[in-house]
Amino acid sequence: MKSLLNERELLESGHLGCAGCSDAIGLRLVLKAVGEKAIMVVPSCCATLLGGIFPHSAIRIPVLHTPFETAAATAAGIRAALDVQGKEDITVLAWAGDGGTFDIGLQSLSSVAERNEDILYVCYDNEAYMNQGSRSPSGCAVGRGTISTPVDYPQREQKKNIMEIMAAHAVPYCASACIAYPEDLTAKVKKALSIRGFRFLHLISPCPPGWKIAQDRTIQVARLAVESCIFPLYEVEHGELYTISHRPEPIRPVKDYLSHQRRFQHLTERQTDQIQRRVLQEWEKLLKRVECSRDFRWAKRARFSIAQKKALSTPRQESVTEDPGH
Ligand SMILES: Cc1ncc(C[n+]2csc(CCOP(=O)(O)OP(=O)(O)O)c2C)c(N)n1
Ligand SMILES: [Mg+2]
Repeated sequence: MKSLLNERELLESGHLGCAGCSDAIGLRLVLKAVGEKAIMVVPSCCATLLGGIFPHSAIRIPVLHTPFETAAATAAGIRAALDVQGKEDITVLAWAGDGGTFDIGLQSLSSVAERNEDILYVCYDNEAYMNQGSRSPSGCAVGRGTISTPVDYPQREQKKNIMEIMAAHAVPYCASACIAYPEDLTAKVKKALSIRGFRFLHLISPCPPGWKIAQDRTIQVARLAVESCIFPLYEVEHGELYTISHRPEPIRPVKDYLSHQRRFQHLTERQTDQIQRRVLQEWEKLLKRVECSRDFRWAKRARFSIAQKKALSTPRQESVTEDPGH
């Protein structure tokens, strides 16, 4: 991993993240993979505070703070300005929370994705408006308690599937990643950097105060999210090609993941079972998508070889070849 990554720390010590903050760990890893030739855009979220108070900054690349709903649009604007100046080698990185992505920034994110703007957008997902004391957004995990969904009325709605929303825009690259798998995470950033167009990374980000976990359990809880399939690691290319990056063997029960977090402490056994069923259903759905995209790859190859054969064949042979359109 070392050779792939920038030696220099681009997120310095002394940042203002909480102890054990996975936003800081994730940003440190992503910046190591992105390197110094980058400009970062941050909407209102915990990452706004992470860098420190002006004129100090722990983030060693230029950072532009934008209103909550405009991270993607601002990043696309910076990209356009850089292109006009011929500075194509500078990466534009939008770094936004789940509230700024799933909810309030979704409109600008969708249009930027639809236009296939050449930016890397990372959503670090701590499943709440943490910067505002853990209010419940649409990225909130079902069953959890927040200050707006107290334990007597825990979150009822299923979490929005942001990966599917972004994949539906048929953008070149979408991937989910996790700080507990740093090689996978940085390889995905490198892969994203090798692609032009809109790239989206969804990063699961356990938050010690918000998830009510011990400060030294961030990585462990992040790993359990992946191992229980509550947060599967996968890639989607052009909205069609699905690849799973890590298949948990065996799949850990969601109970193992939930029981570490006091935000879920009120759940009954029945509710935990419901969550377990749902997680496995979603995992099955993802496996089906991978299967379908294998068929899709095969169909693409088959179409190509039929077209090749057609080009080489005599008119008589051509009349017996399969329909290349299907
Ligand atoms: C238009 C607007 N509405 C509300 C706010 C208040 N606000 C600031 S940060 C924040 C929460 C951000 O949540 P998220 O994007 O998940 O990032 P996190 O705080 O969890 O890091 C909110 C609601 C704001 N700054 N601007
Ligand atoms: Mg959040």
